Formats: sequence, structure tokens, C-alpha cells
Amino acid sequence: MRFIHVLTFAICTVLFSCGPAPTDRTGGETTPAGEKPNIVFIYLDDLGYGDVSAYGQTTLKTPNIDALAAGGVRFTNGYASSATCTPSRYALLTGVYPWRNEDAAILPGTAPLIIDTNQITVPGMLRDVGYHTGVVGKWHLGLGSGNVNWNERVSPGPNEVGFDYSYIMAATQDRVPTVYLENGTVVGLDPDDPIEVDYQKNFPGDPTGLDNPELLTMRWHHGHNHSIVNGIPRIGYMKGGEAAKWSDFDMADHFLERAQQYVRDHKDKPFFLYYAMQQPHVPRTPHPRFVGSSGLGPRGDVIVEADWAVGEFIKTLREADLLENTLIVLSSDNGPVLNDGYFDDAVEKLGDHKPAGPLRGGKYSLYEAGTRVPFIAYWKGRIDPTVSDALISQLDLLPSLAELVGGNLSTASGAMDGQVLLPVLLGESQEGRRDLVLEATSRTALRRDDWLMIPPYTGLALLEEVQIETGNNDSYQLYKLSEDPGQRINLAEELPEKLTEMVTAFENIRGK
Ligand code: NG6
Ligand code: CA
Repeated sequence: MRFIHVLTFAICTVLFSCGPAPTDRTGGETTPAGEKPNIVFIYLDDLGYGDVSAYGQTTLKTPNIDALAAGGVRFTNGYASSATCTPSRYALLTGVYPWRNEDAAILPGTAPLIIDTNQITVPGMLRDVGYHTGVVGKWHLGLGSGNVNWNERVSPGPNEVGFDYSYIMAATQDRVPTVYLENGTVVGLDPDDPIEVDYQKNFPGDPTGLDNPELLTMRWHHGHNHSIVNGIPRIGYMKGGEAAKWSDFDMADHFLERAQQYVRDHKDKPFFLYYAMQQPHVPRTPHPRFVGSSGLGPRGDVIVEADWAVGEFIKTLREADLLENTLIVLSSDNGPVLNDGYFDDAVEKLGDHKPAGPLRGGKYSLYEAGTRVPFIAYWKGRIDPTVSDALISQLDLLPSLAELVGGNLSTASGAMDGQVLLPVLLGESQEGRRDLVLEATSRTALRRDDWLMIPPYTGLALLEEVQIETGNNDSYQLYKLSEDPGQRINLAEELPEKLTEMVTAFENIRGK
């Protein structure tokens, strides 16, 4: 098939005058060699809008991410779909708002898969048009259908929702099981030492972070006081599987090597790789060679480490001669948090660094820093470097990529909230979307044009443990973001007509 495409294009170039963006038989854009471009998502975990130098930060240096930003489209209004991980990842892969799926909330490591195996996904759509598809890194979208037996192949999972290859951690670095799974099977498991996982009760006699502080190399601040793995107390209880347990310090190298290998193995066919890095989520465990590299403690060090890994990964694409044939989208699943449950100096060593940049709030927050994140599209030789203020969401990637490659979304049942914004993604247009519903722990708000409206919510205004403002208020909040990115001036009372317009638009989308 690929040969036919190449041949078709070769004949085309000899006989006719073809346009600069050739179209192959299944539709969509192809590269100068007549091939569909490779597509890579580099997705960080809890990386804030202000955490990379390309977004104005001056303390930390992130030269490799900056290089993508400088050579591609750097979006200043690019959004994750939620202020926490699972819902954002659900939306990233399906193009559906996470609040439409009540299971799309932070999941324990034992939760069932929350993507319907019949649902259209980015990898499924791409596979249907000939891509090889892989995921390396953090999954956190659930596995199995309940009561997972970790000692057998775990299914359904990534391989059942469109990925040909998967090498993942099930949930998060702070949740059990602390093992990798390759295509559904725990890597390095000794059958004589089976894994058991329980999120309710401990296995009798096993140490915990709560009862055995003397065994800890990292202390817990809130939560995170169940089973101890590698001296780090986790969420949930796990027994067995000793030989399969990951090394926290090596995780970045480990995922990088798998991502690089994936590229080398599939360089002769169009591929899609979802490289889901674990940094800077807790527990922050930089490899020793990065310890102290940022001066900001482990949180800064793992961002430096992640930036290094991005650079190494790009090198691999370059060495395989794929850079001009690969669209890379780099972003984050939600905004930043400092103390997310461990004592790790993130607060104490922060100095002048502003993880949220000029924005208000952070992870878990309906304020802007919860969901507005670094968002970069890079395609060497195809995208002209630019800064784009267009409003774009990670929801829009699925339909935009379908447009790019001639993918079919007509089989999609249910809602499709993503919009076709291919020219925006490629930096050719600043006409982004008009409306976007933002989510934070099941609460929602509306961004429309330059305006942000948060409806009244009861509940705490400040999450004490993480020191993040939730966005909750007894009254409506209305902000004009270009003039007030820090959301300090509530215009709801001053501009009743604007508020009514926003509330009506919001309710229309939310279906109230
Ligand atoms: C919270 C955890 C937090 C983090 C978060 C998920 C506690 C007290 N806090 O419940 O540490 O794991 O879940 O983060 O347990 S996310 O980026 O995957 O959404
Ligand atoms: Ca996250």
C-alpha cells in the first residue's frame, strides 16, 4: 500500500504539476515523499503553563522543549480538557468532553477501562488508515473490566482501544501496582510470586507508610501512606511481584528507551506514538544524574530530566531521518501542583519560579492554571514557526488529525466535541474555536472568546493540603482573560449582559 502511494506520487510528479501538499488515495495530506506523516504526542504529567522557558519562565531551563516551540506553533491559549489526569487523557484520545463520562475521574490502579472498546480514538482512527500505533508511558485510563488478575494478560486495555503496541504503567507513579505492562502482560513477573492489589485493605503483616515511617526514603504529607515500594509509600496496597517492580529513578530512561525503540522498529511505516511521560507528577524521583540540576529540588530536577528526554527522543527521530515526516504535539494533562502529597522540597525550594506563569490556580482548579498548559505543534519543514493565540483544546486533535490523514470519523457513535482545527494546529490560521467547556474535578466553566465564566459552586475555595484555589465561589465569576490573565477582577456584576450570554452558551453546551 505504502509502495503504491509512493509510486502514485512518483508518477504524479513526473507527469503532472502536483501541488505542494499531495493527497493520497484515502484522502488527507501526505508528505513530499507521498507518505502519511508520523504523528507523536509527547504528553507530560502536571507540567504547568509557566514551567518551560518557552512560556516565559526564567529559572528553569528547558532547551529541548523550547526548540520545539521556537520551530513550531507555540499556543498561548491551548487547553487540556480537565484539571486532572484521567479525564484529560480520556478527552485527548476520544475527542469527547470528559464530563460526558461519569467514570472519567482520577482512577485507582484497579479501575476498569473507561474507554468503550467501540469508541473512536486517535490510535483507532489512525490504525484504520494504515498507521502502526503505540503508547509508551502513563496510562491511567483503567484496565480490564473489574477484578483484574495481574498475573494473567490484562484486557481490555490500550491494545483494545486502537494501540498495536503498549508499554505502560497502569495508573500513576504514586499508585500500585508499581509494575510495567507490555501489551497487557506484567513485565518480569515471577509466576511463583504473584501480584495482589487491594485499594481497601492491607495484606496482613505488610508494612505501610502509616505504620512504618522508619522504612521510608520519602515521607508522605497527605494520602500516600499505604504499601511501601522502593522506600516510597504509595496509594493502595500491593503484595508480591517483587521481581517486576519498577525502579523509580530509572523510569524516565526506561520509557525513553521504549519510545526510541518504537520509532526505530516502525520507521518504515507511518506510525503514531503516544509518549506519555510521568514527570513532574509525584513522587518526583529524578535519576541521580539530574539530582540538583535545577536548584529547585526534585520537582525542578524532573522537569530538567523530562526536557532532556524530549531532546533524546527528537535526536532519535532525526537519526532515523524522520523529522521532516513527523508531526509532534507536546502538551500536559493538567496544570501544576507543588506539594501533591510528599515532602519533597517543591514548596521550600521554589524561589522565584512560577509554575503557573501569570495564571491563577493550578491542578484541581477551575481557574486558568488548571487547564491552560504548554501546547506546541512541531513539524520540521511543514510548519512555519509562529506564536498562536487561537483557542485550541486537546479535544480538537482527533478530528484535526483525521482531516490531516483522511481518517474516517463517521463511525463515531455519541458525541464528538473536538473541532476540525487543522489549519490552526499547523499555524496557518488563528481562527480557533469559540467555546470551550473546562473541567476540574467534575465542576465545569465556560471559556468563550476572551471571556471565562465560572458558575457558582459550593465547597472549599482553597484546597488546604495542596494550597490551590479551586475556583469555587457563591456567585458567578466573569473574567476578561487578555486584560486579566490572573483572574483578579470579577466583572460578573458589572457586565450582566455578557454574563447572561455566557451562562446561556454554557447551559446550551452542557445540555441543561
Ligand atoms: C490525588 C492524589 C495526588 C495525585 C492525584 C492524581 C492524594 C491525597 N492525592 O488523589 O497525589 O495522585 O490524585 O493526579 O492521594 S493525576 O495527575 O493523575 O490526576
Ligand atoms: Ca496529571
